[in-house]
Amino acid sequence: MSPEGSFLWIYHSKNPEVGDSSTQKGWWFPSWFNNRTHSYPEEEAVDKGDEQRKENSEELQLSDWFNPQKRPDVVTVTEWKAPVVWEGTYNKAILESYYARQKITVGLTVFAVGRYIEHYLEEFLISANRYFMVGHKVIFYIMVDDVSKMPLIELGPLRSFKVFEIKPEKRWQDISMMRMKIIGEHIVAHIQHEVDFLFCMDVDQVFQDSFGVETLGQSVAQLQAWWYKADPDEFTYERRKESAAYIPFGEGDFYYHAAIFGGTPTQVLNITQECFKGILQDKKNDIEAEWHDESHLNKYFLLNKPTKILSPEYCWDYHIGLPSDIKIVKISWQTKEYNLVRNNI
Ligand code: 5GW
Ligand code: MN
Repeated sequence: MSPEGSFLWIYHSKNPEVGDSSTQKGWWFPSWFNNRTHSYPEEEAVDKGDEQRKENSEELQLSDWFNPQKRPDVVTVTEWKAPVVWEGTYNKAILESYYARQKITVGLTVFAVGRYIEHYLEEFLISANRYFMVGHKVIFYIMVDDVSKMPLIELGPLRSFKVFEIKPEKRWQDISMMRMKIIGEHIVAHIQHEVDFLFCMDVDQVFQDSFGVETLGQSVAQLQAWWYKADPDEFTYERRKESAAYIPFGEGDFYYHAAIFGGTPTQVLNITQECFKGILQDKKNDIEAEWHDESHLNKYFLLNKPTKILSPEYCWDYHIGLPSDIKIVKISWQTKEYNLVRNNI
């Protein structure tokens, strides 16, 4: 199955580049839906590019907000001097006042295809509405294969969402991997003009506590909860040389979780494009990386070090228990009910 399948834009926008299939498809949309996607009239007028941010006031220095010594129990700085953000290491007040002055908009992409819509999407969105970048402008980019199943959620102030209909892939491996392609296309078509920072997340998780501006950065990677204490040679990196995601033993920094990654639109575009290139190359060579898009993401971040890393507090699996270094769980994994949700293998 080719991951290059076409997808249908369901997009309430004046942006001519992405077409306006919404006019033909609009009949099943409740009228409030239209209003929701346009909560902010100025949003269309302002191009939220990287350039605009640079012109704004002085950059925040790492030492202004980050104190790695506050968490001596864990790794808080990488070899390449990037912060690993753990609870207690960041000064929320300083960050908040800086980003409030910057008037940022943060995007969040999430995919729900097949039974993942009814199983996970509503809880994900309700919790994201409550905990994701509170006090800042947020746009949720929701990709579903059946818009009629979209849960009706009332969003708080400063939040809006845009829903897109995508073509479902037949193989589940492709559902996960094609996200890389689709996210990239959306960044190019519109997201780059709409947000300053973008996160991409799995839907099978729930926000439990504030996921705030301390997570923002040029390129942001998430530590995988099961592997943060392990030795790199134990990581489930792709170990076959034939795959584009290959990482030899003796190499590797961390095992990153594909359920959360982010950065500026430019950086996220590069992440998704490079990962998708690797996925296509593997398809050509008739090989599929062991952990699919996650294997390619790990290869990407090995070659292009993330500028910020999030501790497993940001994406915790309670099945591990609750060790003392996990101070506040920001997002928790949903139970993996594969028998219920994975009907399309
Ligand atoms: C279905 C079967 C196997 C693997 C993935 C899917 C699947 C994934 C799907 O049927 N529908 C769907 O929307 N997804 C999207 O891909 C969800 O956003 C999901 O969170 C993401 C990654 O798939 P996961 O969460 O099942 O993968 P793991 O690595 O978290 O187990
Ligand atoms: Mn998941």
